[in-house]
Amino acid sequence: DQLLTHNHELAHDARGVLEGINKKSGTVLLIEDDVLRSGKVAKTLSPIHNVLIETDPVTALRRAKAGVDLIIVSLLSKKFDGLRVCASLRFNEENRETPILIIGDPEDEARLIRAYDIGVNDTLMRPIDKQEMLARVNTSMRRKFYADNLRDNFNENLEMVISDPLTGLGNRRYFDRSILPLFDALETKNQPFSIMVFDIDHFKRVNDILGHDMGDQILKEVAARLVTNMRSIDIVSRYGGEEFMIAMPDTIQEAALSAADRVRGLIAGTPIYVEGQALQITTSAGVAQVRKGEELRDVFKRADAALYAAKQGGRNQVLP
Ligand code: GH3
Ligand code: MG
Ligand code: MG
Ligand code: MG
Repeated sequence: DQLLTHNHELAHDARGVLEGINKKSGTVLLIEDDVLRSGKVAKTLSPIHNVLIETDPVTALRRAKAGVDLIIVSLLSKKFDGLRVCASLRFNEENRETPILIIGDPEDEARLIRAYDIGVNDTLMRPIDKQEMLARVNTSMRRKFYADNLRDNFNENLEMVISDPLTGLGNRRYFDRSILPLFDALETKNQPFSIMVFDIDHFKRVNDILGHDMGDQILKEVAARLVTNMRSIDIVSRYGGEEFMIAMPDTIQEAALSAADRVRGLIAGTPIYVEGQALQITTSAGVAQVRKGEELRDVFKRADAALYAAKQGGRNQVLP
């Protein structure tokens, strides 16, 4: 039964991919201030594509930012310089990869060639051959849809690989990768960083008494409290079952200790409500500042030893 569901999901994914690849029509933004010229282009493309015409470069850039599938820029217009418009488009985060096609006259050939340096994907010379224009637009757009699709699938897969579905936090793989730059910064810039490991106290007992489902709800809430009470630059992960690993960039041990203790206090001090029951959940944490030349597993060992001491010392406490 589970296998069937799985296969069904795969089929669904595959269909999504194919739809993306087979998608043929999209939105073309045409930046042109000559009404006669823009009319001709629109007439050729509009049976297949949705064509937006902009005569003013500022509004055109804004429109491009909102998301289009391809942009056509007229090289020489009375109001603007097409090459500068293309350069500005490439500066838009949203349009870094949108295909741009530029239209020019034969005497602009040198400028048309320069357009490629700016990141224009294709050029067309007047007089325009309608079929050629349509073919080039279609090709560029298909390539764009294909790239979009790959990117979406890649991001989706990446998310599955590095995130924990229960809590929404990054998982161990995510943590191990995300802290690599912190090791670099420690070596090259002498920038300190600390790690801490949080572990829920007597969680086995909690599960035994309340059941696994309520245990899961508690895990979710503890994760939420951790992530909302750390800085956005801190790397918060669910490292194992009921263990959370956090890395604090640019943080020495004393600061990490006080941050950890503050969060510990917040978790212990506010009941967690699950199915109408107010539960007092406590956590213990071990903290270690990473030493130069140290390897990840050495730091973990020290943080883990600190956690163990915190448990031995009566739990609901943070130790270095
Ligand atoms: P201590 O205070 O020493 O940490 O005691 P503990 O019971 O929390 O420690 P132990 O490591 O012995 O047990 C951890 C428990 O966490 C065991 C397991 O059932 C529970 N657990 C691990 N992952 C999950 C999960 O995803 N959901 C739920 N509900 N429980 C989990
Ligand atoms: Mg544990
Ligand atoms: Mg344990
Ligand atoms: Mg525990």
